Amino acid sequence: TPSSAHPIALIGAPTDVGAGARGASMGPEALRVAGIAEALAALGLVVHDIGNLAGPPNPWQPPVNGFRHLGEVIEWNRAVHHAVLAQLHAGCVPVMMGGDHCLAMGSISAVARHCADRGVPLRVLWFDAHADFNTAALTPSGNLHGMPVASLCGDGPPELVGLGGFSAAHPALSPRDLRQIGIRSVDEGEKQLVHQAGIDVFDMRYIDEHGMRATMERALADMAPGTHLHVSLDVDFLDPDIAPGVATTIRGGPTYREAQLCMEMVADTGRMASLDIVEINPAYDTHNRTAELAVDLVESLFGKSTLMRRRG
Ligand code: HAR
Ligand code: MN
Ligand code: MN
Ligand code: MN
Repeated sequence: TPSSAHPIALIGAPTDVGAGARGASMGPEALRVAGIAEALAALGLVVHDIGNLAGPPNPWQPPVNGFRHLGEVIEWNRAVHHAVLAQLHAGCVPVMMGGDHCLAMGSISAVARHCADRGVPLRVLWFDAHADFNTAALTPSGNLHGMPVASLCGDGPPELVGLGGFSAAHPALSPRDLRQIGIRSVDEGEKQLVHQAGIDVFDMRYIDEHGMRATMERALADMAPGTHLHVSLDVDFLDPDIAPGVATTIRGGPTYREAQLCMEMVADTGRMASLDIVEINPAYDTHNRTAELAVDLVESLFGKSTLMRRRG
């Protein structure tokens, strides 16, 4: 399903219940102020902004049994799951505007449900500085935005692993269908788990040694015909020099052009059918720069290019 043929549904998920700092809840509005809908419409795409989902406020409590705000995270992810699934059923390309990255449990479980019910192969590209593969036992913070990949792969609280009717035995996501790009901050215990799970991680060292083009060629290689490509874009993937509006900046990330090349190569596949844009935190930003950068990248993801290009 090439994305250009389908309407785009913008879904706001204004919460920071999974994060260790307040402010990512302002992400959806920052993206709207940066003109996300108008930019996509200018590419000739049909855009429906369905508005913001509702959920519980951030109670700002310490972790309990290794999880911070677990009840609130479950509620928000149920709302995201249902909204994303409804848009997929309607034939739209859901763009989930977070919000912190815990919300990927709701969106990707919905995409996985949609694909599993139709026998459609799935590939998830996880652009992030972090592996987000922590568990209650390993997490240094209790923040659930550090755990969505583990939970989607079946290691997490049953209410989150079970979104969309999945389970630890039959999880939403297989590590085989996942590629992580830009990783440069992984906790000690987490390293072991990422390794055990056998996730294909293109960390910053890989990108330094091979270049972004070869990295993306590998991350996009061997997609079965008809694959649904989901992109989960944590803006802390980007170098903090260009994307300061994030609570968990890690230096040494991709430059503006490296990031644009990633997005352009995703667009060239014609297969992106759903997207998360998460972790924009306007409280850390200046002049909405980071949301504006994210809109530039989203334009490229949906096919904006400098010139008419020949394929191949
Ligand atoms: N690894 C750390 C933790 O689990 C920090 C995780 C930060 N995650 C995000 N999303 N910002 O990638 O607490
Ligand atoms: Mn518009
Ligand atoms: Mn993340
Ligand atoms: Mn991150």
